Amino acid sequence: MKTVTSSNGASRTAQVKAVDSICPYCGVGCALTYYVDPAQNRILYVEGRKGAPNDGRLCVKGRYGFDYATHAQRLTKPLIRKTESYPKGPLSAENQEGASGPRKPGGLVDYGQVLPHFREASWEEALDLAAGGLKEIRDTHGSDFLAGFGSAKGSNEEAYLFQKLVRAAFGTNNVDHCTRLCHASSVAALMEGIGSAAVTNVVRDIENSDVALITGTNTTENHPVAATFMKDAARKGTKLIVINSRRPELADFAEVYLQIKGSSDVPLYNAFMNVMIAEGLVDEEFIAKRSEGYEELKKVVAEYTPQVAARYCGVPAEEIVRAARLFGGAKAAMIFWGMGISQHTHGTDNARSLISLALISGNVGRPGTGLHPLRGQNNVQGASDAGLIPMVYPDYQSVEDPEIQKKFEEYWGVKLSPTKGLTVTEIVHGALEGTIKGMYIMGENPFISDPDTNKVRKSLAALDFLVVQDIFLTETAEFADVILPASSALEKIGTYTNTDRRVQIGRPALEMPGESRQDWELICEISTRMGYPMHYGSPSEVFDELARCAPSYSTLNYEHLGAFGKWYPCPDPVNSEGEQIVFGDSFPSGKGKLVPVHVSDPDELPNDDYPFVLNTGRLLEHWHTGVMTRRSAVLDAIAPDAFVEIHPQDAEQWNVRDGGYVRVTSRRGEIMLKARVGERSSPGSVFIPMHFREAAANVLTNPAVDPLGKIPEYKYCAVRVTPVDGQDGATAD
Ligand SMILES: Nc1nc2c(c(=O)[nH]1)N[C@H]1C(S)=C(S)[C@@H](COP(=O)(O)OP(=O)(O)OC[C@H]3O[C@@H](n4cnc5c(=O)[nH]c(N)nc54)[C@H](O)[C@@H]3O)O[C@H]1N2
Ligand SMILES: Nc1nc2c(c(=O)[nH]1)N[C@H]1C(S)=C(S)[C@@H](COP(=O)(O)OP(=O)(O)OC[C@H]3O[C@@H](n4cnc5c(=O)[nH]c(N)nc54)[C@H](O)[C@@H]3O)O[C@H]1N2
Ligand code: SF4
Ligand SMILES: [Mo]
Repeated sequence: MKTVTSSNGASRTAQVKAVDSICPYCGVGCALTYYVDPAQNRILYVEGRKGAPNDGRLCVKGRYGFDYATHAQRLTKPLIRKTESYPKGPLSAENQEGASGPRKPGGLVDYGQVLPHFREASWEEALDLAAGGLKEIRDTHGSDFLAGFGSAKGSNEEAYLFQKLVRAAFGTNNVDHCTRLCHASSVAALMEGIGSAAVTNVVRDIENSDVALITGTNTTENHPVAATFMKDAARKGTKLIVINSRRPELADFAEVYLQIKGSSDVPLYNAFMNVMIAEGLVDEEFIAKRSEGYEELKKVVAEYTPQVAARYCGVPAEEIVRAARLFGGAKAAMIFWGMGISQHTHGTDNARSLISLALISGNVGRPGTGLHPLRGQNNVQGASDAGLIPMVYPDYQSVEDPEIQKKFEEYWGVKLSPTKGLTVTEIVHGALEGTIKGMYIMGENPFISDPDTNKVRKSLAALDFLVVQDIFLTETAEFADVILPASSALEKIGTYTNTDRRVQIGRPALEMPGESRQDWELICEISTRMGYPMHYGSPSEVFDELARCAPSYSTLNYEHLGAFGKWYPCPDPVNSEGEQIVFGDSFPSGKGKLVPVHVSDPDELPNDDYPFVLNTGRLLEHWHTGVMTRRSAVLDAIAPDAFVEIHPQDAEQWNVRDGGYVRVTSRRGEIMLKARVGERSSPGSVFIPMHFREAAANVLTNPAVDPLGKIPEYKYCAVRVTPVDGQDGATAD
């Protein structure tokens, strides 16, 4: 028993239960302890766990972002669309204050009242309808008319079951998830380059680096605890080369900070290699033994002198030379990257040049070296490992390899499709074209997170049948025929694999609200009702099945994972923590492939009508489409509003006032929001966070994709910024 004080100041004596779990937000995967009042079914406070890789550290989301789980708007009963005639999806900007209520989630009072076109249903009715609707499309049109989006917020077990459902019960490989919008291009380049897409070295290995190149990542806001280890390393002597088009906080800790123009990474790293080759700062032995394609690479990078790159990047040639010498001169150098690299129509080329940089300098396979594409969602590494990808079964085994297909057919006892499936972006397009007619979306909110919202609206509305399984009535759920209320991370047991390849167990701290049910059980219900029975006793049983078909996980089980988890590969889970550094002797693909790349333009360039480059991304306090963090009292209070950040020079030129309202317009749509005048972005470039549905950045973004990764160009499109009359918001609300 313990005395606790509530937020309104009242104190009372309560039984406090401690539950060891994992933060549900980002890929750092911090281990934490929830202190729970079971009588009230509430979290009282949270502490980071010492002894885990995060060493007890947490960011504001881990520490205060838990109360979304007990928010009054949690879905508690299955819902069914009442009438076909009601327009699908949230109402558009023109009639925002209509039946859907105010646009801010906190303002939605009671979905039962504000969404009159849904009605509550029993589980039997909802599950029969959900499975029946999907089955009918499969049986009348064919398996490939169905598709599923799984979730990187869910556990490995849920991801495994979801892809199995799509492959075995739907009969198609049309299964994907937000990795497509995230590191798909990095994965394409890494698979081609070294035959594996997971990180080669863990974040904390930076303490062994002389130099770390940190590019296209806003680490302090998006991987905050990882950033604290980077700063610790910098304080102890690791020299940071920070590269970005919008100043990140880590620039304050950098030996060299290059604020490049958006989309100019390829010429920059080519120039790094140009200098390193010219000055003998390459590892000839490593190149000869462990790579191929060096001669061709040399020819291409010869064209990219620091002077040439300086013109593309908008930074002085001398600074490029200084950074290249620093990187090339390091005994051990590590490379971290994020969405500034991957979310471009040439994202794969960006990642290819970083891989070449690491390979020609021999910076893989040793302490303090390596390639670390910082993984975003708490379980995007695990969801990908578990097979939520249209081209591969669990553990990246190709669906188009007949031998592998046969193995999985025997394993799952069903005939499987021999053709790779469609990606997120292709599925959304397919819905518009009528080649996708039915979907099951679990734990994603594509209406707000996919590019070009007006297009996504048409796509989702065009579906014949949509099932959404979520914990809230999201904007995407407003298009659904059936909505299934599911479990939050705080209510379930399951494993999550973080950016470091560490597999950790998350444990239930709270009771489920109302009649909501566990995600994994719902997947089994749908599958069974579609004629492919799935029965498991527990998530740990599902994990064992995943481990049997995913070699990287083969040695692991719940017992070994214990309190703190393990890194995979983990040949000896009884006596070791697993491997922090991989590929010491060779790569899964044998030799590393050096793929030379030339500079290419983004898909859409600014012009007189649309003079600004729009960069979109994240804020520390909010998560993607805001569904969770805008329902967290502390986080919402710190960052309540959407804004567009604009440089003072531009603000003056375009008559924009700090705090005043502006319209931001692209070729695809327009939003209205407050201006924030600041110097983090360069003149000519503006930044909008993606979290605010009332001013959704993706109304503006360009859906053009990278040809290999199929990832959209979220980091670059052309927009116009115009002040709204009076700028006080009077005409804005
Ligand atoms: N608070 C918070 N944390 C998160 C998330 C969240 O929603 N909120 N989401 C998680 C997820 S899923 C992900 S994928 C990660 C993403 O984490 P980040 O990769 O840090 O994501 P972004 O905020 O998109 O930031 C991308 C960075 O790239 C820069 N950039 C833009 N264009 C270019 C360019 O052309 N070249 C270079 N070199 N840089 C450029 C941007 O200015 C920005 O600093 O964050 C994870 N963590
Ligand atoms: N403009 C722009 N757009 C972007 C990006 C960008 O940088 N700029 N980044 C892209 C990237 S990297 C990503 S990863 C995507 C993310 O895009 P999404 O994955 O669509 O975004 P989230 O808001 O994280 O959606 C997660 C959903 O899962 C639900 N959920 C949470 N936990 C659970 C659970 O345990 N079970 C179930 N069933 N549901 C759950 C939440 O309520 C929420 O609706 O956005 C992409 N979109
Ligand atoms: S750094 Fe990431 S995992 Fe750690 S507490 Fe913050 S959001 Fe959670
Ligand atoms: Mo992501």
